[in-house]
Amino acid sequence: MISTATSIAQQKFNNCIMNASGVWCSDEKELTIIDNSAAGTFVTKSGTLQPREGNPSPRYFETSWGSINSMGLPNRGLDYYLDFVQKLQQQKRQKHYFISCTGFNVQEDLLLLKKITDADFKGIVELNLSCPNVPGKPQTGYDFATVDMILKNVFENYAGPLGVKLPPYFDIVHFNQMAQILNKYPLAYINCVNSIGNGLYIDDEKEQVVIKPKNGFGGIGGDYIKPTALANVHAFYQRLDPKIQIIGTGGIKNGQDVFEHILCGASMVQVGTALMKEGPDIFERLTQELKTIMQAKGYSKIADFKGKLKYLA
Ligand code: RRO
Repeated sequence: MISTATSIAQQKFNNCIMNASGVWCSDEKELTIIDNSAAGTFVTKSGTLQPREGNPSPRYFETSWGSINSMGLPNRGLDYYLDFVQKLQQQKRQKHYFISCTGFNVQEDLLLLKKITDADFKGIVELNLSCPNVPGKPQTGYDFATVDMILKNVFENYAGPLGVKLPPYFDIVHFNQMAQILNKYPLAYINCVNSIGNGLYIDDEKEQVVIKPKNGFGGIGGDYIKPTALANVHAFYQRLDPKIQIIGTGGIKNGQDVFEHILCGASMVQVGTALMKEGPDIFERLTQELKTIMQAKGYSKIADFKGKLKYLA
C-alpha cells in the first residue's frame, strides 16, 4: 500500500496535496467542492477584518506557462470563513482545515487572531505575509524587521498552531536572515511560496497589458515559478529548526512536481494556477501520478524521500 498521507502541527491529513489559498476557496460552494475532492484538506482565501471586493477586473489571466493575477484580496471577511469551517468541523471531527487570514497592520493581525481564538478554532491558521497586489501596500515578507515584530506579537497573543505564507526570496543572504527570524518562534510551518510579485505579461498583438489593476503588474504563478519555489522550500528546509515544517507551493501541475517539492523538504503541497486551469479533479490525477512515481522508486510513504535531495559530490 502506498500512502500520500502527512501531518502538519500533529494534525493528520490523508493526502499531502491541497489547494493554495486564493484558488477555489472564496466561498462555501467552492470550499465544499474542494472538501469533497481528493485533496487532503483546504485552506480558505485570506480573510480580512471586513469583506473586500478586491481590484477591478480583468484581474486574473492565464498564459501558456502559468498565470498573472492582481485580485487585490477579494474575500468575504474572516468571520464568514470561520463560521463555515467551524460548521464543517462539527460534521467531520476527524478532518482538519486551514484558515488563511491577513491584516493590514499588526493590530489587525491580532484582532483576526482574537476572533479565531474566541471561536475556539481547532484547525491551523495560515497568516499571509505576502500579498503582492494591494496598491500602496508593500509585501510584509520583504520587510524583515516588520516580520520579526509581527511574529513576536502573534506568538504573545495566539496559542494555536500557526504558519506563515512567505513571498519568494532570491538571495542566499535573505534566506539566512529570514531563517534566523523564523527560528525564534514556535511556528507550525512556513508556506513557500506566494506568487512572484509584480511581474508584467504583455499581449504582443494588442501591445497591451492583460490585467487592469496596477497597469498590468501582478503576481506570477505556474511553470514560471517552480524553480524559485523549490529553491525556497529547500533553502528553508536546510536552515529551519526541524520543528518548523514546510508547505511547498509553486508550479505544481503533475505528480513529478509534487515529488520534487517533497524531495526538497515539503511536508505538504498546495496547487494554485494548475487548480485554476484544471479544476478540483486535478487532485485525483496528481495523487495517482505521485503514487505511480513512488511505486516505481520503491517508496511507500512520503517520509521515505522527504528532504532527501542529493547534491553532486
Ligand atoms: O488577492 C490577491 O491579489 C493575492 C493574494 Br492576497 C496573495 O497572497 N497572492 C496573490 O497572488 N494574490
